[in-house]
Amino acid sequence: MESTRDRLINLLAENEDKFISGQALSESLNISRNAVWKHMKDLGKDGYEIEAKPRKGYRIKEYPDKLSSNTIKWGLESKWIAKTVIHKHSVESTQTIAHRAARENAPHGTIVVADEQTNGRGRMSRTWHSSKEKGIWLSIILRPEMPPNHASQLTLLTATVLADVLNSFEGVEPLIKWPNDILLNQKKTAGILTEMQAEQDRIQYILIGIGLNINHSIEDLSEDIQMKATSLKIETGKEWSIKTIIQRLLTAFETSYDLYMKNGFHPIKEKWEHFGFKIGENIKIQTFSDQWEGKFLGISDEGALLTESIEGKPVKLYSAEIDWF
Ligand code: BTX
Repeated sequence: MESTRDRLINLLAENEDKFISGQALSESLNISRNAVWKHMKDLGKDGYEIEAKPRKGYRIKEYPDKLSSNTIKWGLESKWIAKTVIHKHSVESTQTIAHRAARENAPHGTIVVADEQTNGRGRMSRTWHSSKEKGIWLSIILRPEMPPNHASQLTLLTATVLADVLNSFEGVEPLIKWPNDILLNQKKTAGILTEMQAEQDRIQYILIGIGLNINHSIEDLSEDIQMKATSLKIETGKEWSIKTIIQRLLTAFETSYDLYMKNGFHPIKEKWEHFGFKIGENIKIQTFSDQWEGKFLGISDEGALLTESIEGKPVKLYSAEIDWF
């Protein structure tokens, strides 16, 4: 159920360029004019700039930069992504909330976003540090009609979306380290965690978890990662609007996902390789049975790592430990 406040914001948003009278708002929302006025005061406290004119009414002049379901949706032109936005101030992990929402039938494209995570997760139960209001901690719920073994392609797709968006900022040159680390100046600035619920050959849902460090200074990064992690602010020397980057990411994700569903993985593979870290260079590969040095050739049409085998022939690897030197 939408709260009165959300309905009020929606009414104001629908009338973006016009004023809407206190009387009309009070009738639509079924609350007193005094209550309307109180809500307006609260919105002002939350950073909404409300213009109030006698005899004309109210309109929103400016949305706050703070994250909320409304501010994320405001100005976001999308077909299916983020029609439902679950925003929380503090959660253990947006993945946990997203799993719950997905089990409760949240639609394709629902996003869960938090200001901070107290127990953010990386792959293989690693920790993902997610400090308050410093970055994007976001999960996307997807319900794709495709075989479960293609899920890893969505991780690679997400990496290309992140790289593309970062690359559109002046002076920012991201690289993707296989399979899914986004590097700026060889340091990790984003990670992707894909989790799936499937039965036999049918995907129930996929969660794409995205963590992107944005406004951290070096001291904001936890000590154990200070040498190997970075943020957009550290690299560019300025603060960024988290809300705006979320919106950019979401629209870019939607476009890329729709293209992938239509045209398959090939264009994603090409884009991935465009940003691929150390393609064409030698890397040290360790599988459970062997260890060798070979050239990193790129990724295969299914998204596997393509390297040279011990004998120097191309080989696809689906899981391996890589020493990048
Ligand atoms: P990963 O396993 O590739 O990376 C985890 C490793 O990265 C950690 O072991 C640590 O060395 C390093 N690390 C931890 N935090 C950071 C950070 N903030 N910046 C750079 N390096 C770090 C990557 O896993 C997947 C991360 C997904 C995070 C998102 S956030 C929204 C969603 N919810 C959630 O709990 N996880 C995902």
